[in-house]
Formats: sequence, C-alpha cells, structure tokens
Amino acid sequence: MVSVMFFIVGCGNNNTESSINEDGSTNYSKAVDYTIIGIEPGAGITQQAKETLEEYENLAGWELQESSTAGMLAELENAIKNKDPIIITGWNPHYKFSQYDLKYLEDPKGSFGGEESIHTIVRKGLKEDMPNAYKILNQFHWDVKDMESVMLEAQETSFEEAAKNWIKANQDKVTQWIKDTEPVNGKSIELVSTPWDTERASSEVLKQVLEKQGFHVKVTPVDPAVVFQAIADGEADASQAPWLPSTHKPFYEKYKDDIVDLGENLKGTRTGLVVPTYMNIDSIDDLQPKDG
Ligand code: PBE
Repeated sequence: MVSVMFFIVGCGNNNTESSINEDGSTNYSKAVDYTIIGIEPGAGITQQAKETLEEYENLAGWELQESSTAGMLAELENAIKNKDPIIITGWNPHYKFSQYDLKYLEDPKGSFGGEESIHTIVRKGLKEDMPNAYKILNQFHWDVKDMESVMLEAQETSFEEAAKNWIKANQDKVTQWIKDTEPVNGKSIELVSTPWDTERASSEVLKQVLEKQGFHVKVTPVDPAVVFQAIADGEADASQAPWLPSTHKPFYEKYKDDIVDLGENLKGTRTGLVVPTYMNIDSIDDLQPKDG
C-alpha cells in the first residue's frame, strides 16, 4: 500500500512531497524529476549539458529538456514564484542573475570549462580585401560591464537605441577601436552573430561603429554552428559571437583551419548548471542518479 501511494505521488512533476529523504532533507534530483531545463538545441551550452550528462556517473538516467531561452526563463520564473526546485542551463552575462538569487553548481569535472571569453573571428582574406574593417574588428574589445549596460537598457528600449547611447557615452573606447583606420565609402560587410542578448548587444554596437566609418553592415543571427561555417566558407566576413575555449569548442575544432581567430573581444563569461540559492545544494556531484 505504501509503495503504491509513493508511486502515485511520484508521478507528479516537481512534487516535493515525494522528494523528502528519510532525514527530512529534500531529494532535489527527484524533485526536479531528474531533468535539467535547457534552451535552444543549437546553442553551445546545450551540447555542453549533454556532455555533462554523459561525463557524470551520478547523472545516469537524467534528461535535458531542450526548448528556448524564453521557455527556460518562463520555467525559471514560475519555479521561483513557487519556491520549487529547478536546475537550468545558465550563463553570464544575463539579467537573470540580477533579477533572481541564483548560483552555479560547482562542476568538479570541468565539463562547462569555467570562465571563458568571447572571440572575434574573420574569414580568410579579409585582411587583404578590407584592411580597415579588419583593423576595427581586431581592435574591438570591451568589458562585461559595458555589454551588460547595453543589455539592460535594451530591455527598456531597443538594442539599436541602447547601442547608440553606449557609443555616445564611451567615445574613448570607440576611438581606440577605429584608431589608425581610414573611413571607407559604402563598402558592404556582413557579420554573422547569434540570437542571444549578449550577441545582440555586441553586434549592434559593432554595426553602428562600422557604419560611422562608412560601411554598409548586414548582421545575420544564426546558430553557432552556422556562424563558424559561414566564416569558413567565406559567405560572411566576420563574427564577434564565438564563446571560447569551451562553449563553442566543437565548432571551433571543426573549422579552426579555415577561419582567422582574432582573439578575445570580451573576458569573463561563464556557462553552467544554475539553481536558485534557496536550493541547499552546491555541486553537480550532489545530484543522484535516477535509479540509484
Ligand atoms: N549562450 C549565450 C550561447 C552563447 C551566448 C551561452 C546561450 C550558447 O551558444 O550557448
């Protein structure tokens, strides 16, 4: 009888009643139904999370629920409203960290790679074909707080408006980016970027700076795999979107001989498994296998 009742209760999603250990603590693994709430299938972090599920023996039987960034954020908001346990794939910079009290789970196997950077990559031959654009792209770099300020303002207005205002307020940085370059007269350049807010901010700022220097700029948001492929094939000229060395590692490895890596344009990003601070758990190692 008792086991039948546990079975019925156990069917409910996020049913904490079924997830209490004998000592009264919460079995968070059971409470989240052995499921990590992920984002878009094409994101680098989705691949990292899948590898994490394979690398950690204690995550046997766990699943990654792929959806979208908006879907993940809606589930996060809902869980926090109810103080329910939830485990998401999360990253910095992102406003969710200022909106909610969240923490990264420690990752002793390093499957998410720790702190990393965002790089600028260009197609082979860009240096010769478009020396001024190449130089600006090579000199483009800013800090997490710059990117965050554009992202924050864009929530109220638009990325276009926020980028414009950031450029106005940070002429010293922009001057460094365009240093020793000549304006051009309407040359076309295509940037490939990704659809997340971090890269909506950086691509818009770069677009406006290049436009001020006389370029016609087209920005195309695509999946990270397509970013690398487009630069390798020469279909696009440049991208300020790759997160390296970890998040986009599989794409980088595949295309590294056919692209030019100009190095980092921003330092201090991070990806990982993220939980609300009210969850009394610190490490991926604290999670339990489904049939354990
Ligand atoms: N992200 C944000 C992206 C890169 C930028 C971490 C969600 C990803 O490919 O996973």
